[in-house]
Amino acid sequence: MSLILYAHPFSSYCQKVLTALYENATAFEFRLLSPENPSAGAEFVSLWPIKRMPVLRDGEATLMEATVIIEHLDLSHRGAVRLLPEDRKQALRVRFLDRVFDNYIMTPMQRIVGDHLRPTDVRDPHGVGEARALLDTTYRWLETNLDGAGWACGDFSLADCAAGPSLFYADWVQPIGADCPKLRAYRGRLLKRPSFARAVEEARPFRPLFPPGAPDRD
Ligand SMILES: N[C@@H](CCC(=O)N[C@@H](CS)C(=O)NCC(=O)O)C(=O)O
Repeated sequence: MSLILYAHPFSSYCQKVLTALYENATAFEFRLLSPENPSAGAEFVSLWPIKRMPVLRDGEATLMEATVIIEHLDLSHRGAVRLLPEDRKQALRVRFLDRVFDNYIMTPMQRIVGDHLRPTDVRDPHGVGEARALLDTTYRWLETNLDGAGWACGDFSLADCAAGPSLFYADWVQPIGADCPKLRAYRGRLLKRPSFARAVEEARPFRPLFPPGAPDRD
């Protein structure tokens, strides 16, 4: 098997790539990054000293950054589900929405979660407040700019791979309000999509590790 994914099931960016792999039933070997598996951790660090998961090995090639990994899968391991439209103008919109989910949902969500991992004397309530405000602003932007009933941008795509885990965890730390019914419904559709649902199920045993405490839902 030529594809090896260094990842952890509970990681949001790893779920983004797992969703893409499951969409097309792409075969790969999962190398779990955890303290119980130090050899995988050593390989991972030698491949990517910046130490951000996931990392994909494809033969001799190493791919980092979830979006780039998904673009690589769409180029080199194409399946029935195209993760980027062939049309470059349509692809631009998909890439833009992928950036929105990464930069303005995933990043502030991670900032809130990460604050719980800090020693109490160096917590950053101001930064967490800014992150919450950014999430609320982005929720409202998505509410008016996403398609009402389908996926982020036409057919299921890279943008939906980014949306699934980012909205999943963001809603845990900063619930999507009743003023964003379309966005709440979209999150619900993502949770029912078999590829993302599988990633969520595989991560379920790790919920007790969620630093702010996982809610009893989803
Ligand atoms: N920009 C990276 C972000 C990846 C990332 O933040 N991964 C997290 C897990 S969700 C990580 O590796 N965290 C480990 C750490 O912060 O040390 C991507 O798109 O893949």
